[in-house]
Amino acid sequence: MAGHSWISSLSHISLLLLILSSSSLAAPNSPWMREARSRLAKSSQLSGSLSKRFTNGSCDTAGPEDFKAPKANVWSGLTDVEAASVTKWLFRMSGLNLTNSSKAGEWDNTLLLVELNVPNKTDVLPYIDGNASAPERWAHAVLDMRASEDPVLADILVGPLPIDSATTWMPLEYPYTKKSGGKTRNLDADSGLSYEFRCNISATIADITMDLWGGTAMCKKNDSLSIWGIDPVWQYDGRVTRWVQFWNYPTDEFDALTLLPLGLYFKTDETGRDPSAWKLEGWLYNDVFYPTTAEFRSAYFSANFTKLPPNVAGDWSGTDRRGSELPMDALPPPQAVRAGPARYSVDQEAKYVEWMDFSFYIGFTRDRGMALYDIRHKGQRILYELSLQEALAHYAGGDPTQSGTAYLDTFYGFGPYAFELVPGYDCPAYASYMNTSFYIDETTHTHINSICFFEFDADYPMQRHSTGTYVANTKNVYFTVRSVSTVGNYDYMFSYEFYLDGSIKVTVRASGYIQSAYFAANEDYGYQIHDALSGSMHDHVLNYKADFDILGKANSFQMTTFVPTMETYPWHDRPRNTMRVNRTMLKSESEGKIFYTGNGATQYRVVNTDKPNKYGEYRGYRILPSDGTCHLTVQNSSNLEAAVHPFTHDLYVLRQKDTEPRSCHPYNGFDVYDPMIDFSEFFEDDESLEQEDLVVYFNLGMHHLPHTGDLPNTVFTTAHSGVQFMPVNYYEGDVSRETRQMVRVDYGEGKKAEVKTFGQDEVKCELDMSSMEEGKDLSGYVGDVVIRKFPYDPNDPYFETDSIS
Ligand SMILES: *[C@@H]1O[C@H](CO)[C@@H](O)[C@H](O)[C@H]1NC(C)=O
Ligand SMILES: *[C@@H]1O[C@H](CO)[C@@H](O)[C@H](O)[C@H]1NC(C)=O
Ligand SMILES: *[C@@H]1O[C@H](CO)[C@@H](O)[C@H](O)[C@H]1NC(C)=O
Ligand SMILES: *[C@@H]1O[C@H](CO)[C@@H](O)[C@H](O)[C@H]1NC(C)=O
Ligand SMILES: *[C@@H]1O[C@H](CO)[C@@H](O)[C@H](O)[C@H]1NC(C)=O
Ligand SMILES: *[C@@H]1O[C@H](CO)[C@@H](O)[C@H](O)[C@H]1NC(C)=O
Ligand SMILES: *[C@@H]1O[C@H](CO)[C@@H](O)[C@H](O)[C@H]1NC(C)=O
Ligand SMILES: *[C@@H]1O[C@H](CO)[C@@H](O)[C@H](O)[C@H]1NC(C)=O
Ligand SMILES: *[C@@H]1O[C@H](CO)[C@@H](O)[C@H](O)[C@H]1NC(C)=O
Ligand SMILES: *[C@@H]1O[C@H](CO)[C@@H](O)[C@H](O)[C@H]1NC(C)=O
Ligand SMILES: *[C@@H]1O[C@H](CO)[C@@H](O)[C@H](O)[C@H]1NC(C)=O
Ligand SMILES: [Cu+2]
Repeated sequence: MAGHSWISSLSHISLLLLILSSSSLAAPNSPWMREARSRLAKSSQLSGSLSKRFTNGSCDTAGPEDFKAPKANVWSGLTDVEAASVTKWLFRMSGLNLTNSSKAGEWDNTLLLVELNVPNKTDVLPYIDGNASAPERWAHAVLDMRASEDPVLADILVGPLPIDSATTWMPLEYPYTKKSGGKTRNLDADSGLSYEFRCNISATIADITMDLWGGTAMCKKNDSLSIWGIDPVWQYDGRVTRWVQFWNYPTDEFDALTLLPLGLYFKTDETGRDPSAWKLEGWLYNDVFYPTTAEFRSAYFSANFTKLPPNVAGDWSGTDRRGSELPMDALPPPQAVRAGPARYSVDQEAKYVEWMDFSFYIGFTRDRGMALYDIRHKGQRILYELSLQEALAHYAGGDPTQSGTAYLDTFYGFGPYAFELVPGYDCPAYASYMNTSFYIDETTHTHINSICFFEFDADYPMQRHSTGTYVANTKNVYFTVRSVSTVGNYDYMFSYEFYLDGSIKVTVRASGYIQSAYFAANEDYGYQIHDALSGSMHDHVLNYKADFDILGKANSFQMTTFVPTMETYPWHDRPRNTMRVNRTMLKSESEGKIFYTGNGATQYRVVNTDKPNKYGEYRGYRILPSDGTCHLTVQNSSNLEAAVHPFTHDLYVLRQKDTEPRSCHPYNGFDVYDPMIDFSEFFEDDESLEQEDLVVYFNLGMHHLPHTGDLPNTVFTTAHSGVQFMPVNYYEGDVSRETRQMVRVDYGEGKKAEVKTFGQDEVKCELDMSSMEEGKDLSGYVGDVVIRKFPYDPNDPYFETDSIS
């Protein structure tokens, strides 16, 4: 079809667009503007010269102007120089006995992480809200101490920065409930040997794997099978038990490994660091367990053994276009364009963003990826912090691999897997981008264009009303900040959206390859979705932290519930069945674990009871699960044990503490009975929740029962979850009335319609579509190719590129 020539011919013409722009730049004199705007850097207002750029001629689509954040970003991470100097300094500490990771073996100590230790809120507030100087900077480092019979991962602090003669290091313990000097055991210290051990076992049945699937897994170049299994490993009775499964490698270029399970499993005991003491504990095939290789072999070669088919890659597992052509799909689809200058401001260095009356800073860590801090609306803080804490994918199944899988993805890290975004696909072609940096192997790596920002005009208005004489209608223009992390088989798209009515939406979407099950004995845990394949059921539960500060730190948590009642009224002689609204306040942390009520009857609000509005109602922000949310189905998970607590409810309300900055630790899976952070311990002191600094943890997620439509990939259209935070009795009216992007049309019979545009001017400009096509040229895409910056040479900061996968 002629689809391609259509697009290229379009790119050579210019479209004449009608642009609605502001003619007058006076700030609207709004009655709703109760709070000082002083915290917004004024440079984000349209400057006079900018408005003059709207003249007839070609449209000015300039990106955000240069602009300076009001304060330094104390959350944004270490500079390259800081990370390099901390790394060098730690290597000089002979007591740590660190080995360069390029040379390290299984019995060497290495430096796994160097990043900013996120400063205490107690130390940050006097800086961002007052005249105090910025808090001391400390680095958080993770040491992989493997030169020992008992390998540990150790969290330490290094500082204060910059490095000088006063610099020290100390164990980092205060954020963790486990008081172990910041140390947790490392059950992965011998992962290389463990793989070799599995290959040795697999080699003992190479004749069987050849017979069943025409392949072998022997840690050789010709391996056509992959052998891996449960995560976290079982930790019963102090033993380390793994279940390992055979998988087919894809035979094409697609990443469909997790769609190709083969129905054979084996169990090992890999306790301790001496591989000669490790044991094979049995085989499982077609739901029959064989305690020894000899028993499995003799059954296999008996006459009545049933051989089951393999899963093999094919067209069905690749994501390229296939199937019949869709009607008219050869024509180009509608395109989103920005036909004027960016209406937001970004300080790239400080990672600070302003859009309309919103402002926020961006932080970025290895474990959790992007986080937002000091989110303000009209200069008044709404949230001190809004960030992902952990993403759980808890599977179940008739086989030990699926039954034994409960990924805690911060172990892998959201930061290092936040790859370059694809313009025109992940974000509109006209979006703006930010780079992100993270530490791996003594170097700071950068993923370019891995956070995007853009305004979008929703496909529905913010407001409308019609009568027989007029229609009033307001555009719903919102602002999105987004990143995508591909952790193994899954792609998580994280979006934070800001709306003109003062509301904020948090959304996660999932795509990528499902982890599927072999179909034998899995009927109760999934649909059969291909010849020998079951779509393994699992819960995604993504735990987020929302540290609200509503008109100050002292806040309370209110629930208002629609309850059915029978009421008697003085104006009626018999009782009436009706409903009323019941208001309750959470008193203390023992009430702070919340399941959303059935029928959505309860509204949850963070309020400030010391600052009622003029009617005596508490001003606050509501937490509205608006896009499907979930908590974990499994009760007392045998996989997660004491690491499960952040995932069991919908909402948690706690008192903010510097010693409880996060709900999860990336190594919680290494000691599930005694994890680094046992979230349930945060509730044990049962502190008051009335007019205290409150923190809400909330779960997004999906109960995912994959079906044939998840092949080849799960689709974002249906795999999503979200909450909205919305002002309730917070302003004196709907603040979206302030936007100029509205219209009122007065009309009537025999009357020419009169159009009020509220200061919008119609200015004509020509949008050059060839520049749009340039924006979509992906030939420069580098994806997960990262830029290494250490050893740091200021004259050559990007001396090498490398891929992390
Ligand atoms: C733009 O051109 C139109 C005619 O095409 C004219 O009516 C209008 O006044 C011009 N606007 C400006 C700002 O020059
Ligand atoms: C690690 O080894 C590499 C390659 O030999 C070298 O370039 C780098 O400087 C070393 N890093 C440290 C921290 O010693
Ligand atoms: C330092 O680590 C090496 C292995 O990298 C080990 O052989 C040596 O014993 C360690 N030294 C000390 C003092 O722990
Ligand atoms: C900050 O300093 C300014 C000027 O010195 C002063 O007017 C203001 O009161 C101070 N604010 C606080 C919170 O200390
Ligand atoms: C695997 O087998 C080889 C050859 O028998 C042996 O040398 C090696 O130690 C084994 N590895 C493990 C981890 O058991
Ligand atoms: C791979 O090579 C080994 C010998 O190095 C052999 O034993 C095995 O059968 C080969 N596997 C396949 C799938 O050909
Ligand atoms: C296969 O036959 C053996 C003996 O020949 C018997 O013990 C076993 O139960 C049979 N297995 C099945 C699955 O029928
Ligand atoms: C992102 O990194 C690239 C490559 O180093 C650099 O050219 C670009 O200026 C950076 N972008 C920003 C916004 O800093
Ligand atoms: C109504 O609120 C009160 C506390 O104010 C509480 O005791 C009662 O259980 C609530 N009733 C319902 C039906 O929720
Ligand atoms: C889970 O554990 C709690 C506390 O130990 C217990 O009360 C509850 O009955 C358990 N639930 C299940 C389903 O095992
Ligand atoms: C942060 O707060 C904790 C708990 O109060 C404290 O132990 C720690 O020293 C503080 N960190 C800094 C850098 O002041
Ligand atoms: Cu899923």
